[in-house]
Amino acid sequence: MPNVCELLVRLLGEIGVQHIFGVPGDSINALTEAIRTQDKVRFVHVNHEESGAFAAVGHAKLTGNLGVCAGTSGPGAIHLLNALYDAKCDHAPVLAITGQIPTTMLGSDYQQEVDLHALFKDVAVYNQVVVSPEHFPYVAVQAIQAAVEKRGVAHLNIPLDLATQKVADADRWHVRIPELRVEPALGRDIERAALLIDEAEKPVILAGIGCRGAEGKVCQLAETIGAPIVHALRGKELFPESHPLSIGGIGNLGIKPAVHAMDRADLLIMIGTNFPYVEFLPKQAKTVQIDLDPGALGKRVPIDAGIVGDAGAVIDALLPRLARKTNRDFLHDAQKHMETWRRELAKDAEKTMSPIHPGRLAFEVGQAAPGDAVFVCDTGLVTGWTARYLQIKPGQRFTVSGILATMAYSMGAAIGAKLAYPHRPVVVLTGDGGFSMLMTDFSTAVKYRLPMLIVVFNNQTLGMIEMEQEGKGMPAYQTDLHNPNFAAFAQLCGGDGVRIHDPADLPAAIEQGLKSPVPFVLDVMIDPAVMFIPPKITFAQATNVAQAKIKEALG
Ligand SMILES: Cc1ncc(C[n+]2csc(CCOP(=O)(O)OP(=O)(O)O)c2C)c(N)n1
Repeated sequence: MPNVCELLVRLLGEIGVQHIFGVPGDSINALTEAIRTQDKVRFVHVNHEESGAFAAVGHAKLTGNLGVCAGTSGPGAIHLLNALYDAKCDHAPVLAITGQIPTTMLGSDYQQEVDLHALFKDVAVYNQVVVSPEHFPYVAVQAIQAAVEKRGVAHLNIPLDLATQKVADADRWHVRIPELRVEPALGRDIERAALLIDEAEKPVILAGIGCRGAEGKVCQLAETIGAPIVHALRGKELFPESHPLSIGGIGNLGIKPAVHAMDRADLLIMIGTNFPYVEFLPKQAKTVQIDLDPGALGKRVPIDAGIVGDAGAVIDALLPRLARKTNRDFLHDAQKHMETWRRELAKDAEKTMSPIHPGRLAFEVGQAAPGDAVFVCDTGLVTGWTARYLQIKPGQRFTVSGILATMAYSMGAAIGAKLAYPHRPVVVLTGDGGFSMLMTDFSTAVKYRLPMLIVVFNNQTLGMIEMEQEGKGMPAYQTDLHNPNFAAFAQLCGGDGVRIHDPADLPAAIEQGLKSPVPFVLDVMIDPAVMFIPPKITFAQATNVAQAKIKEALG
């Protein structure tokens, strides 16, 4: 008869979970023991629980399958939280297993006693303390199913004394993950959407990660109605800038062709996106929105037609109702702007300054990466350089902390990515600040023999914060970073690395990193003076920056 933790591990193994990420000890010893004594699921011991949770989240975002992490009662569980919020915000299915002090001691200010049920309440779609071995199978099955079906965080809190208790009739219990495809409700709004599209002269599609699996259909829709495709950041992997209908990303990290089209559109078609920066969405346009989540409809802008359903299924229903538009002027104009942008980008990618132009770095990493590369991006100006200059090739993958925009995502997520796709090259693009936060888990990648290339955009500052402060007229304050040599650090950990300043060294260094049999840090000194100019900038912002620079110069 299995105990609580043994049953949990069996249920997870049966649905294909291969890794549980965390730090062993204290109240989760029974869990690691249950993992040790079977061979389907493996415990991946990270140095910091937050990295472990990011590994689970990265795995979940990339594969769509359940990611699992664990932390002990009190501090270990608390460390999981930031990454779990990333899962919540980006709708990634993750199970967090936490330990708890013995039930006999609850409420006595016992060591490591934290009310984890209260703490995880906001982050979790399912949140349960196990109260008996009889109770356990019911909540375990529900937790796993809730995480997958509701695409969020489920939390199971298992008190120490219950973790090893035997579960009667355990063989009865299995998890069944239903296939998720929400058929669209073909009511009034589909006809209304078709009418609005038919009437529009300047339609633009804003596509997000919710279009995964329906990329071809979105392109078919765009082609039929002569609409350029703008992507939200996480949609970059689905609609790479190289695609003839793609006109790039939107928002502060976006590019001018996308903003130009948005500003002139008379119809916005939002598909599978939770893009938050409403100031970039057109006020003058009517809006059609398609989303799996009914709660997403009208969340960002007032909508004129809203359809709940799987993006591909909705487009299937829409296409027969639409005629091919003969007037393609709006699309051609957008494509012309995109061509100009591509030429500007190519010029930046040839800049020979040393330290290196950050755009050139992102561009060259993209050029050199093999067709099956998985890119993992951190948060900061580095996200902007990557969003603009990394030219994703069809088939490559891209993951980032989207809505939460948390720093330190990349190290853990890269571990999750490499374990999910052992035969694909994993390439991290991170700032020096973001890498510093959880670089301790570089040694985890070394320990588990997970070769990956980590490109550190080293400007020795929190670049994005400098930009924010200066944009408000404030001189940069407390943004500088006192960095070690990250390449030397990588070598000390048993990995490898090089530091470079000269763009001429880039191709050989990237190649060395991609071929390295051990995790590799490419520590690239980039020019901190290269400004990241958002695609929409006001005169006031520009003069604020000038004032801040003068204040900085005058000390
Ligand atoms: C965990 C966390 N703390 C703080 C922030 C606020 N923040 C956003 S970007 C940034 C600076 C990032 O610096 P770095 O990693 O060096 O990248 P750069 O901007 O220089 O490219 C900070 C502090 C955040 N997003 N996440």
